[in-house]
Amino acid sequence: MKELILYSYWRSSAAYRVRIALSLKKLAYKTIPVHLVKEGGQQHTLEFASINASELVPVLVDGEIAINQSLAIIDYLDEISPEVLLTPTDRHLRYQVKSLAQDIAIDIHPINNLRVMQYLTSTIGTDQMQNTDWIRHWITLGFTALEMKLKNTAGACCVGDDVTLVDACLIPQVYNALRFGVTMSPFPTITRLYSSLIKHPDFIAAAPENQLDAQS
Ligand SMILES: N[C@@H](CCC(=O)N[C@@H](CS)C(=O)NCC(=O)O)C(=O)O
Repeated sequence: MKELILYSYWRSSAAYRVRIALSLKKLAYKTIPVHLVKEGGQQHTLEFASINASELVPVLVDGEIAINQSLAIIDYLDEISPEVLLTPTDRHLRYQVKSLAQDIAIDIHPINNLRVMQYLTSTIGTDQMQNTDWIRHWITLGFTALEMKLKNTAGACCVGDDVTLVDACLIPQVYNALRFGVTMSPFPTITRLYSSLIKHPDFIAAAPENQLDAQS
C-alpha cells in the first residue's frame, strides 16, 4: 500500500474526524496542510481545486484515488482497514451510528463553515459578533436534539461503550462549540463524552493543537 496522504487544516473539524479515524486504525499517513485563511485560503488555489473542485478539506489520497467528504473517507478507511470499524456491522447499531453522525456532519457543521461566515460578512454585512451568535445558535439547536438522543444511546462512548463514527464527529464539533463560546451546561451527556474522549490517546494524536500546522 502506498503512503496515505491527508490534505488537512489543523482547525478543520471535518479533517479532525478523519484524523481520529486514521489514529484509531493506527494507519500511518502524511499530512499536507492547506491553510484555509492564509493568502485568501489555500483551498482556493488551482493546485488544490484540481484535487477537490469543492475547495474544501479534507481529502484523502491513496495511490490513484482521491476522496473528499469526511464520512466517505472514513467509510473507505473501514473498508481498507477493517480491524477497527467505526461503523459497526450490526444493522441496528450501524444505522443508529450513521444517523447520529449525519446529525452532526450534515445538519450542524455545514451552516457554520468558513465560507458561510465569509459570505455573511462580505455580502450580508454581518460583524464578528453577529457571526459568533449565528454559530452559537445553530450549534445550540443541534446539540439540544443530540443531547436527547445521546442520553438514550451513550455508554462510555456515543453509542454504547465502543468508539464509533459518532465520536469521531462529536469531539471535533464540541471543539468548535468551545472555540465559539457555546454554553455547554444544558448538554451534560455531550460534555461527559467530550471530557472523557479527549483523553483517549488516539483522540489526543488527532487533536488540532497536536498537528504540524497548528497555530500557523
Ligand atoms: N462535508 C464535508 C465538509 C468539508 C468542509 O466543510 N471543510 C471545511 C473545513 S471544516 C473547509 O474546507 N472550509 C473551507 C471554506 O469554507 O472555504 C466533509 O465532511 O468533509
